[in-house]
Amino acid sequence: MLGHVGPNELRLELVSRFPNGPVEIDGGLHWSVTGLYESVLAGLTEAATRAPNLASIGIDSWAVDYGLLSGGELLGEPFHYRDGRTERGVAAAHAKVPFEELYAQNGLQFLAFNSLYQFAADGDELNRADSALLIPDLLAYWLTGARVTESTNASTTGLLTVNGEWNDALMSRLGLPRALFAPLVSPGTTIGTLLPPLAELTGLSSRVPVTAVGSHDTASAVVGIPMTTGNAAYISCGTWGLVGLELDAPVLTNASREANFTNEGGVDGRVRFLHNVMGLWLLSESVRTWERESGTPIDLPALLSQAAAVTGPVPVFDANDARLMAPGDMPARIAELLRETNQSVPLSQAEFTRSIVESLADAFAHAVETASRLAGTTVSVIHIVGGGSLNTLLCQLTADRAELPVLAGPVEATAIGNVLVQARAVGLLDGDLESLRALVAASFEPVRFEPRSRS
Ligand code: LRH
Repeated sequence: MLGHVGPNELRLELVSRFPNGPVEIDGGLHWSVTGLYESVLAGLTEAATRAPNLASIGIDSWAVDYGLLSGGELLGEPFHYRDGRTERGVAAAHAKVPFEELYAQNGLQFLAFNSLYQFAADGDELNRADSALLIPDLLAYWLTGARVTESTNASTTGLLTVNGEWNDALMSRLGLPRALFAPLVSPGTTIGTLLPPLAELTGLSSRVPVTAVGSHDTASAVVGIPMTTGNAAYISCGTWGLVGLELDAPVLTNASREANFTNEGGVDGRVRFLHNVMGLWLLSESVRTWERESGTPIDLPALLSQAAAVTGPVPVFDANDARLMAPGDMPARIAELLRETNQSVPLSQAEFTRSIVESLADAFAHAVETASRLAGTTVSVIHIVGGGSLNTLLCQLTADRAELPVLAGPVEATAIGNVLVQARAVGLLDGDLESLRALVAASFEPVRFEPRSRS
């Protein structure tokens, strides 16, 4: 994405889009980060032709996953967080440090894929490595030669203290070598400049800085939400639905731990107090299964409008159930959850889709309510950003179930948050997150969904 940014301008231009998904290597689920890097270089090459005076480059991606390196060489394609190996990592880590204590130290919701559990599952592979870099940091390293760890994404490793420092004592109790981890940098820091051979390859200047942004995609998305009140909740909805509040300080109470709420690091030292809900993954994985079974592609917008036309009650399942995490036959797993709760399994794809969207909306509304209770705040509006903001059925059902207005958009909040932090770092903008968000609100008008009364 190219961002065109100034005090009165905020515009995105799509330069190149490439697919990304799990690849199976030796029976494990991985990412082809080397393939992603090739695509990044191709995208930068195209960007150079469209914006010869590019001011900065910023990288964000999904959280928690990392590449292991030795002597600067990648030891293998990074594991995908949905790989089943994390189970043994959880057992190994909790044997050393119980979850209650981990929560007090890092404030993170239990998710079996948090990086610390992945490190615990790496075993011997970790002994061969001298460096571990999260995905955006790995790409930044390849572009600049500089090894850093951006702080918002580092917060998802579980290895930071709630004050945002590397937790040396915790690493030592978990048996993780401290030397694996590169120095922390905050969003807005210059990581380095493009290596000369890459400048030549892409046609960009070797003076272009690579600037740290909220390199955790959700951290960038939260920057890009046009929140204009302190009483707003947000849902960053793509593969995942990240549902919560922006706070100034973490909530580390027993109630918060029991509700499995996370305190992730945000840009400008803010706290992202949120819960991971399974998100559109449930729908995309169901569609993939139906397409595989029938051999014909599914028209998703048509399916969603059929789902919107379904009348009468549809069954609702727990969208947070951990059995829905791994790739596979999602409709069969959902059917199992419905049978377990003595509900009938929908017969048509339209009804099934409606059941998925209702269940997501139910989980979203519940998470908003829980977040506000745990943080002791009142919520008067919910923002939905990301791909889910285009799903009008999901937005309306969330408004209905939460009994609150929903403001939908922008769809590209993550890219917007990314470029805003860069623009501020290189002096094209100034101000706090509120003033950056005012620019978002002025540039991308959200679509409003009023709650419908349930009679
Ligand atoms: C969303 C996301 C989310 C993480 C998950 C691994 O893309 O970064 O915030 O929990 O992926």
